[in-house]
Amino acid sequence: MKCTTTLRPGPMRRAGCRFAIAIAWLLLVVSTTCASTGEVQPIALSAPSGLDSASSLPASQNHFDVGATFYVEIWAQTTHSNGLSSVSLDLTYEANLANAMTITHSSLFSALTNGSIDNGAGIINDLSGSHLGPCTDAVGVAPAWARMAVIKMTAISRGFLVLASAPTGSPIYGTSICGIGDIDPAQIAFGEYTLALGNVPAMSEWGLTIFALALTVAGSVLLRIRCVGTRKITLFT
Ligand SMILES: [Ca+2]
Repeated sequence: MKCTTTLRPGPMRRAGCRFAIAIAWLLLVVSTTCASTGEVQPIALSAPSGLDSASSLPASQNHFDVGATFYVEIWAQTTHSNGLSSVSLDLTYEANLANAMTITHSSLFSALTNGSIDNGAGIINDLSGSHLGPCTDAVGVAPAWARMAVIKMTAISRGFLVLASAPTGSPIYGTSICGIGDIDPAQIAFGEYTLALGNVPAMSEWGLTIFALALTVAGSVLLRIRCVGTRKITLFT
């Protein structure tokens, strides 16, 4: 009998789909809620900041003279209330514009330190430092920031220097939440900062320079016309 085989597959299938959607939604909410996010940001200063922690990111300077020494500071934060236990990154820069001299790790991230300067390739590779706890220290919990290291650099040529942070690509050196573990690098915002070395006009200054040149040329032409006109007037009087 055909009617005995009808176990209402339509409603059952719909109920199954609803259940699957509910589970997927729940997993999405849980994974979103549990995901830890972090941020790493280099800044540049003529002298190192006085403290290893700050309620907001210190303002960076945007210009240094050629030959000047400046300090690149690596700051980090996380949205997790446990705070950071490790911060790791690669920092790249244009090797023809600046050289890195030394790395000094902060007192907050003074354990398991690492980092190698390669001025030929323009990279500080696997720069890393750890804070071994306790987690109640809550190091670098947003909106606060924590300084991981200070890199002393020298400007060697004029131009725009891009200081770019990136994941280390190393299975050893990661960025971690205290008591939790490594953060997926995809969940970390790796920042960069561009500064001018030497007498390099900012983009807006280029416009002013061109405008000033145009005024000079126009003024010369007007002056020449006036002089010629004056000479003609003199001849006819
Ligand atoms: Ca690396």
